[in-house]
Amino acid sequence: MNHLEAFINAMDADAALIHRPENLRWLAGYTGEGCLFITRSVHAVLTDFRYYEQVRRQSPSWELVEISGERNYPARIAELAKAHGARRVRIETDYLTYDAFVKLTAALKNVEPVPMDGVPEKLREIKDEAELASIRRAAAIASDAFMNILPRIHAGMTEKQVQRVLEFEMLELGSEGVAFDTIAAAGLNGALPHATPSDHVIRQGELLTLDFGATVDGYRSDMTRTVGFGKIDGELRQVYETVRMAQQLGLDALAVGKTCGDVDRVAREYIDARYPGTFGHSLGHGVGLFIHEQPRLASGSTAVLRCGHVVTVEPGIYIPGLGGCRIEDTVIMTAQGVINTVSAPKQLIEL
Ligand SMILES: [Mn+2]
Repeated sequence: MNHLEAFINAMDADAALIHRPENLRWLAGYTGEGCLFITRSVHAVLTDFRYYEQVRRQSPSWELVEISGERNYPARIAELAKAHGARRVRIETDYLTYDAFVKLTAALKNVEPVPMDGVPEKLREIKDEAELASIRRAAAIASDAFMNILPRIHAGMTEKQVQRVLEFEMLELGSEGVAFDTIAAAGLNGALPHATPSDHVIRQGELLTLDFGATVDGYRSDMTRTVGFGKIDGELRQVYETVRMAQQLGLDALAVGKTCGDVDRVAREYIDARYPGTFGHSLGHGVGLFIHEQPRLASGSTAVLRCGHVVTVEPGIYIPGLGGCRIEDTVIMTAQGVINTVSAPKQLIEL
């Protein structure tokens, strides 16, 4: 069953409007602007002149509904709903702006708008073979880029300089772009889980956390490695080894049929016993067309891991005034165990 058929089966409405770019791509293979109108019998891409040819190329089996002037989106969508007798219409109310929603519903007479309620997102959790291949390719690019730049990064560079070297290398290796804003946090900045790369000059004795990913066919990868500059010992070494062990325990705990909360707890208890209160985010998240998808490996989550889930395992320790460390892999859940998409080593690298 392809993505569109699966969506129609789960839609539970007369029609659906899709506005989120990642869902346009997932359902129609279309990467331009516009929206989708879907019923059991009709599937159409609505867009303007700039994208007509792109729709024909990317979505040849989809009807093209042209938008121009008076024939704007609300008017065209109302025409389609009327023509196809759509009464209950799913709308991505968690994506549209309030203004767009008001204009749309004003034009849609005799139509009951129903929130999308995560229907495509739920289906997208489970990746098919083609999606897994794209994610694995993206992960290989990111991992190779990391290994390639190690001989080129050194104390004396700024976080921003390291970020540029890393991102350039991923593009050189075939990434379509970065998967998300790269994090490069050295020294005391390592205590900020989502630090923005700065002009901080990396010094000997500091740890540098790099959290980054590549993109292939729109699919993301996600990995984090923390490296040291010069000899790292004492508290920072202790922090590093604690995170590394917690990450391994998290990976080992993953299994189809287990709950996400159970996996989170294994890594969390290990860190909490040694550095209480320093691991404040969840253990991991799903990855796909979005960098953050379901399921989340979060404390108390009763979501069950299934074959085809792609999740990160990324414990960290963050100590203001000292620094921090995070180590992250992205893995594919299979009946035979997990496939780790990231090959870069995890023993502490001292540059
Ligand atoms: Mn992540």
